[in-house]
Amino acid sequence: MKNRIVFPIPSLALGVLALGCVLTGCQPKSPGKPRIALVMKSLANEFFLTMENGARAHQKAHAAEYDLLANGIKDELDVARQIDLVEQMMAQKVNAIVIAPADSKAVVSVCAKAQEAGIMVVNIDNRFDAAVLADKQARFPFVGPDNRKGSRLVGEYLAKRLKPGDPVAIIEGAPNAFNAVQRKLGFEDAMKAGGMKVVSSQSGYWETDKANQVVAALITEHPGLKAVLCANDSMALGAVAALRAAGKTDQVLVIGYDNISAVQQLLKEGKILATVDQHADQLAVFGIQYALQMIQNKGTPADQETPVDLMTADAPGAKPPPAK
Ligand code: ALL
Repeated sequence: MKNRIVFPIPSLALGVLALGCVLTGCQPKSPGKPRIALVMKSLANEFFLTMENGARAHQKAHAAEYDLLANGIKDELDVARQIDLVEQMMAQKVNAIVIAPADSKAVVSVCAKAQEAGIMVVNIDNRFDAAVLADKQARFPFVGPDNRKGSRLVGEYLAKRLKPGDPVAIIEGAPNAFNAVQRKLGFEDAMKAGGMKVVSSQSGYWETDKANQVVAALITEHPGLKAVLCANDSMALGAVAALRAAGKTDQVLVIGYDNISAVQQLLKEGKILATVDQHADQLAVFGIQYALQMIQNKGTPADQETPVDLMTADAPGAKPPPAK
């Protein structure tokens, strides 16, 4: 290792410099186009592939403005790997990180570290936890939907097809994701308003297989179950498979969230009643546009709410759902 001459820098001066970076968003000076890293969750989930494709198409159309590094993890719950990805992007000295955190709490620290190093951080899709942000004195703009509103929307549509007192179950996303918690609350709002009875609420950790196991057990335990409310479409697919195996697809309604292509087919077949489109293809694009603004030193933009739309089996050409 070479000998290095180390100049003593008063810690106060360092602190002022670091604070200046946080407040003004100073950047590591790199010649040429800015490099923006998109850090997603599981690329095994079609939702994130759609997000990646949308981001790539945007970069292609704006190739003169920035370069894109798109990354994701393999497993919905591999939070450590996502933290590693952020570290790698820091090591590559990207100008901005646009991130959909797999865990609203555990990923805050590394993003705060990136911000202290002068990298712009934009939070998309799943909001960071407000208390952890306050604790780390970090602030990142958030671009994404109101998840409670989205799940209430699809829950209310379901409630119109149920009777007060009907037993229903919620399959939640990962408990450490803020959007999973919000979707559960939105489902509960809708079921409460309709007078339905939530007999069970368990996590399927966003995964098809896990939801499949949970729903298989649930329908044995609650033979009169009338509906399964899933916090994403991957889990709705698992729920439908469990109902099919038990010969119950015509007795139990299923709703999801994301509007992935496999679910669009099941909507048409009447096997899934409804889902929510949160425009995955545009979510990262909005985040990238924010990052570009911040890089050009136009300040930190305010949070932006993105749309959620109800997608139902009543779409043109679709078969009506079976009467319950
Ligand atoms: C969330 C997304 C999707 C997705 C889930 C799984 O953040 O909003 O609904 O299915 O992640 O990781």
